[in-house]
Amino acid sequence: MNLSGIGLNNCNCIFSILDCPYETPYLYNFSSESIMIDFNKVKSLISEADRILLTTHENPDGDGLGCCAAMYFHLREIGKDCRIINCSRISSEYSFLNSEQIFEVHELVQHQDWIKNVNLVIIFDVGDIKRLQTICSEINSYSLPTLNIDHHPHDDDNLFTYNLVDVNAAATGEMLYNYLKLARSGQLPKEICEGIYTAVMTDTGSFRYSNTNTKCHEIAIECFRSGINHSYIYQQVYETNSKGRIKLLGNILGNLTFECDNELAWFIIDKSTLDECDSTSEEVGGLTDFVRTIRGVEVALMILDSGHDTCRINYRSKGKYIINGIAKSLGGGGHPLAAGAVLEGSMETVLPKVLNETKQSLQEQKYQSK
Ligand SMILES: [Mn+2]
Repeated sequence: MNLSGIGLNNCNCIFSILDCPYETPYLYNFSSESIMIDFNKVKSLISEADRILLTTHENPDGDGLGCCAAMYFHLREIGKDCRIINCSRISSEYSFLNSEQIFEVHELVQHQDWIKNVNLVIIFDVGDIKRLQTICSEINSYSLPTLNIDHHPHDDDNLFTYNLVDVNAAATGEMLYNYLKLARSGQLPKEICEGIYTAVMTDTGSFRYSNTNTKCHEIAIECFRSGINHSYIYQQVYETNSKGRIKLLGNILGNLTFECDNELAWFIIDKSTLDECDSTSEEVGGLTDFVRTIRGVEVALMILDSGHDTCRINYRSKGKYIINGIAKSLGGGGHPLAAGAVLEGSMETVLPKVLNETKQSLQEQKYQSK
């Protein structure tokens, strides 16, 4: 597998149903065959649609949210009836993108009249349509055409109508930037650049991860020229930890387990840990990335049981081992070096299963590489 360009992604590749406000049965009866398209087709799809819904995955990250904001301001400027409606709420570190209250959380009754007459749903940063949670069932109910713009690997039998996928893009924001440069003339305005910069900055770990390319820096230059406040954006995203989250970090660092010749570091978080630290399951993002920074550790693994009889697991790899295969075998997915899954069951049942699968896969990969 060629890993150049596929970097250590900061997104939470987690398939959580915990934030879902209500249970919805998913009926995958989409009839359309998924079609791979180019930027010109994107432009014609947008020009033919009057009402456009923008959305991204559950537990949204800076890439998905930044793309929604940037595209929203572009579409508003060209006169589209456009809204951003997500299945999860926007977390506080990204609230600077929401100064005009453009992000809405999906409410079935409140939104259905608007949604049922949508001409096009543009979905950012989603490899698996199930990650849209309740939005997915709305798409299904009203047979809405979907345009997926993303840099995750996709199954051939994915359920999007149109796909614009580039697994070599550092961020979905990089793809959106390329589209906007084609669709518009001149420099991008500040309000669009704030979203694009947030997307690229967060998915490249502030231009540090292996996926960072010259394009990312070119994008940053244009964003700087537009007048964005880059240090403000950085501080909002990375320097607004709650005391609870730092307490949680301290707790997990004191309780790491090292296995496989210290190449695997894993930790568990359960409801009592969260309560003890005055933290919440929404604050676990980035903890696995931090554990991966330990010298000699190749793979970091988090197992989170927040008491709803499901466990979230999250993997980060430095590059020696590919971990989205393990995540997939456990019912999840993601990037080669950043992946996750949600498993049914409590910590007692999930933990041994996950550890067995993980250790076996690392052993096999080590053996194969010899
Ligand atoms: Mn992304």
